[in-house]
Amino acid sequence: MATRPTELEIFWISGSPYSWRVLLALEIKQLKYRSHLLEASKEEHKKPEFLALNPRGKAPVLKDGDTVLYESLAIMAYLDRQYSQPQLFGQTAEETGRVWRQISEYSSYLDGPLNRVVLPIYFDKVADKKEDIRAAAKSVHTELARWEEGIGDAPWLCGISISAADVAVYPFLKSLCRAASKETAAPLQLGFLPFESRYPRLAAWMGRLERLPGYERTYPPHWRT
Ligand SMILES: N[C@@H](CCC(=O)N[C@@H](CS)C(=O)NCC(=O)O)C(=O)O
Repeated sequence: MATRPTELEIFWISGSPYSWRVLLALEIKQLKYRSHLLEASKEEHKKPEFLALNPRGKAPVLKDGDTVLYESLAIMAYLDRQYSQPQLFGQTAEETGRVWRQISEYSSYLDGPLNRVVLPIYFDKVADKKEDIRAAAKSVHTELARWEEGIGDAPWLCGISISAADVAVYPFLKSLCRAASKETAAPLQLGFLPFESRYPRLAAWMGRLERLPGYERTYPPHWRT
């Protein structure tokens, strides 16, 4: 574990893919941190003491001494600059460009349709949103096919080293798999599962990330119950 003058603190919500990004980054960098798991059902993220850290009332938030940051990508960038090993945003200009391109492609083309599939399944809105979920699932498949081809035989999304792109995208694909496995999603026949048959390279990539030391500490606790 890297030694540091102050204690890192992370405020997070179980199952939040944005929170998961930061937990993964902390574990991959082997940083010691104090974990504050917020209970969303008790609206702990809307209490004054949390709003003082993030006026938007959203997790994750990182505290590092006097530095307080919210927004998952900003936190990851901060951690990378402050605690550089392993470097998650690339070592060369070209690598940095590739990592950001991949993150940007996720945000621009995959995040929207993926959330249109995942959120109504999680929030029991399948009956109301059936048609939109099906339409969005089609867009997700088109995009995932591109990602499946894009990763090729590389172990990680941007090549031979793990990067911020892996960390930023993984939690969302894991959420998609979990949503697709819900009983309420079955009648929709979305075609995501078994994920390893439809997207074997992406499934292998996810497995690789799940075997990293520290991964288990990042796994959403309420998903185990
Ligand atoms: N863009 C933000 C998104 C954070 C976010 O939306 N967090 C959700 C959990 S997934 C949250 O705290 N939601 C509670 C709410 O909005 O009330 C980031 O990247 O950190």
